[in-house]
Amino acid sequence: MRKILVTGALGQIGSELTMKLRDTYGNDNIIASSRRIKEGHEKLIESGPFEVLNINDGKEVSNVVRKHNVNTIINLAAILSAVGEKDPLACWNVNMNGLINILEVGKEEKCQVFTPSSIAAFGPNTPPDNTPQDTIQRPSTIYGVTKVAGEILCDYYFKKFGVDTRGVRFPGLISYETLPGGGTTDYAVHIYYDAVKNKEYTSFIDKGTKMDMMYMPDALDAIINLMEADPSKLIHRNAFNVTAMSFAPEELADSIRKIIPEFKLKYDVDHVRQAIAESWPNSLDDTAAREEWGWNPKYDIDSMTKDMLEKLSAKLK
Ligand code: NAD
Ligand code: AKB
Repeated sequence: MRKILVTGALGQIGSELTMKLRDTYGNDNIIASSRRIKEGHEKLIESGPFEVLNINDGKEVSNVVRKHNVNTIINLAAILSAVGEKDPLACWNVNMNGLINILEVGKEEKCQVFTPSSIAAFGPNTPPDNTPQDTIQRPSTIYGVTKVAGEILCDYYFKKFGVDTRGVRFPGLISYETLPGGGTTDYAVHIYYDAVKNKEYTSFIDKGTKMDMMYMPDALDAIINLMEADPSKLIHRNAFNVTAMSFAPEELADSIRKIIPEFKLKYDVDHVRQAIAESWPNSLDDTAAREEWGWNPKYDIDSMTKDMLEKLSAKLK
């Protein structure tokens, strides 16, 4: 029986993953944790075990894992790309020193450890189209630096200590439950909120800038399916390219206009986030994930748009 600790459980991914894991494995088997309690997450906090946990406190991570007999850690605590550029040391501290605490506890307590990487692990001299699984990784953001180093660190803990580490390189994730935590792909979430509220959106990412994206239900399936995958089939265990779609802001606006014809898209480009977006791939090759553990996303841009607009219209009523 799995006993799963989720760190960063009140974030964009964790807030939905925790509830899905509780449905799948039973409420008492999923220990949600967060550095601090945040308003609006009462249902999650009350539906199963919850711990206030800072992953930079290795002793506390160990105490929580022992207290609940945890055998799987899903480490979602992190600082994302745009916030990371404002405070690079904090980004390094959480994404690297926090991660090594998790891996050390994983080693001592024999836990499986899942840690997401990102398209941010690529950089300006990575081949941008159909970006291969194994290729040049020289990112230009501190977040990207921590993601490449994290992939390699997880490989090291697997090879050196036999920790069952696994991970994917997520693209921008789109969801309606919890707002994103300060990344470059966040425009692709904000656009839906503004489409429902105002029928127009001003994008901080410029026309023509393509990035990989994925709808949250597919991202949750990716985590669970990779966690459950037969380890003997995993060649790229910590850094699988996964994607569901690739688009630029105007293509997302076209998809929204199929449902809200009067929707208008304007631009007010933020040069920091634009430079980050331009350093990331246009589209990933996710063949390795498809071949090694059956990755197969269900949502494309139009089916995602339909669901996002339906769910947000109900939520923002
Ligand atoms: P998020 O910012 O929404 O949530 C992260 C959570 O971690 C926040 O609630 C934050 O309070 C918490 N946190 C920060 N420092 C902490 C610490 N020291 N101890 C405990 N908690 C701490 O992020 P997310 O979008 O849910 O991302 C989760 C993981 O997925 C991250 O590793 C991120 O890099 C990766 N990822 C996310 C996306 C995306 O589009 N959301 C894309 C690629 C990769
Ligand atoms: C970000 O934009 O920082 C994240 C990511 C792609 O890692 N959404």
